[in-house]
Amino acid sequence: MRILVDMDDVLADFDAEFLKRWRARHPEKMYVPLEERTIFYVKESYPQDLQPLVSEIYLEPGFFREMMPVDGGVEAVKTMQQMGLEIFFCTSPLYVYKNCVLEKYEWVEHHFGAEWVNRIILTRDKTLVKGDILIDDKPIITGVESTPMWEHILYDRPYNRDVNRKRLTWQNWKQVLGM
Ligand code: U2P
Ligand code: MG
Repeated sequence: MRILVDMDDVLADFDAEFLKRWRARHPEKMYVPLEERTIFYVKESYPQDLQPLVSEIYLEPGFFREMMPVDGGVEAVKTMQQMGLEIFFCTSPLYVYKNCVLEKYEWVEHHFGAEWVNRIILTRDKTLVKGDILIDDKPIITGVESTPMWEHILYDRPYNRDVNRKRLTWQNWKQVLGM
């Protein structure tokens, strides 16, 4: 069985890194707490006049490299591999790819080890990738293939709770996947 695992907000904590930087840089400005996020894109979660300041933060050097791992994610993926599952990271780079692409590779090397870099699939269209399961926090995943090969299982996040689909966290993945 091949499992595709998304990176941002599944293995690497994009939201926490953003909030940490936002609150340090703009202590006087409003912020949206994680539990109140109802929109997938962090930029769209903020009023229009603040949006350039939001993207400035996740486009800056170091943002993708310095994200903390999501609790339990690294262990869960390594356990899956030990159980004989075939694992690939399946992640989309930002359209403004300058720092993000290199730093996603560095993040995997740092948190998983150099050999795991071979398992990165970087694509703006995940529907083209073959796998049995895609674990991803994005509520709806679309692309040129209207019927992807994988089953999308949501990584549970506040902004995807309105979607009625199987969901898991790194605390309950074994029960959800029946392993
Ligand atoms: O937009 C491309 C990819 O960047 C990550 N992203 C971007 C903006 C945002 O607010 N949140 C976010 O997670 C996602 O990467 P992935 O989850 O595929 O690793 C998004 O697909
Ligand atoms: Mg994601």
